[in-house]
Amino acid sequence: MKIARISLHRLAMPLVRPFETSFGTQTERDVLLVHVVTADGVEGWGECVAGADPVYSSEYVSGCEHVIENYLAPAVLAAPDITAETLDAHVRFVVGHRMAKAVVEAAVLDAQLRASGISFGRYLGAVRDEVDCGVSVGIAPSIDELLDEVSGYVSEGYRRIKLKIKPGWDLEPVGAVRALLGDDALLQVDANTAYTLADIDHLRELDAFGLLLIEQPFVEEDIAGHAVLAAAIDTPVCLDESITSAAVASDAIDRDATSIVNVKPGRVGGYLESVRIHDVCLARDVPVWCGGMLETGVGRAANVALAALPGFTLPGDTSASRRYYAEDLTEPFELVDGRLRVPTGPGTGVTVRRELVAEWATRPPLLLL
Ligand code: OSB
Ligand code: MG
Repeated sequence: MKIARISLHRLAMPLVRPFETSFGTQTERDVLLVHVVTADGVEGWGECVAGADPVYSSEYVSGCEHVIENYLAPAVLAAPDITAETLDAHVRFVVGHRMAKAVVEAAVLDAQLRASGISFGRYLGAVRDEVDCGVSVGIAPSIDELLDEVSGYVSEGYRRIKLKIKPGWDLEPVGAVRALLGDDALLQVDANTAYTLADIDHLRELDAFGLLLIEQPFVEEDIAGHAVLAAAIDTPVCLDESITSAAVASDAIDRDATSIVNVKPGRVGGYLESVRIHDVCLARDVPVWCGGMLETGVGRAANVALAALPGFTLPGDTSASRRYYAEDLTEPFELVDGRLRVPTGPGTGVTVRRELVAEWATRPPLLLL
């Protein structure tokens, strides 16, 4: 397959409510879409997961755009023949920048699969036609508002609740939500690196709430610290930010730093590496689940397909479109009985609404030839 042109689209989408985490508050999403067109005229789309600012990871959306424009897109356009499987050989001269590489891979893969009439789910190895969904709940202004928000998600049918926590917003909100949900409900927390080893005794108090897991309590580089924590508390430790590849996942598992893994395709450089992480974890009986980065329908469609692989045994942050957006860039993903259907059409199986891409654009598309 020859990629004839690539265009970069940048748009702003308001969130239905502010999303607060230990690293900041977001009220809109700064979306970067990569659109590829093959020499045969087949189109593919990918969505970059990077945030507007480098506060979740070192990558951020303008940085990704710069790397794609100046390094990745020229390498892809220069290749006489390229597929998602051979892409890495063309872009591995760029160190890191996994979120930038992941969106290019997603667009190339989408075009490749559309050209051959294969869905993401079939290509990646999906074994289910629908996936159990959870929802990530931000830090709220008060416990009452948190309980209102959680109650709303429960009535929508979500099968698992994840609460964002930070020092000063942990035991009390988690206890209140556990009391609201009852003992059997799946409840987990995500600290986004807000704690240190000095907090171990405090984090042990979370054991009282029967949590499914605690996600990324310490900084991403601190695999050893997570191993110390995992040995000191009953709540299973799950790494997110730390897991940048299958090799890192394998190492973190070997060192008992993580017993569950959050897989985010953008963070690890793409869907192919995500499948390798899934395979490494499945071989060791480590459950995985699909994380999210407030994706529009473009990224969500591919994530839902990934979440249908056999090792994805826990509900992911694969929420419905309306969790974040009043109107989505594609046909909306809607929860039915706490699940989303895996798209079955070629590629991601969703159609990008070009009129909305144009309407919400924050600058004209950048065309690369
Ligand atoms: O840590 O999982 C995270 C959103 C942005 C950045 C990091 C994270 C998140 C979420 C929301 O928790 C996941 C989602 O619903 O898409
Ligand atoms: Mg997380």
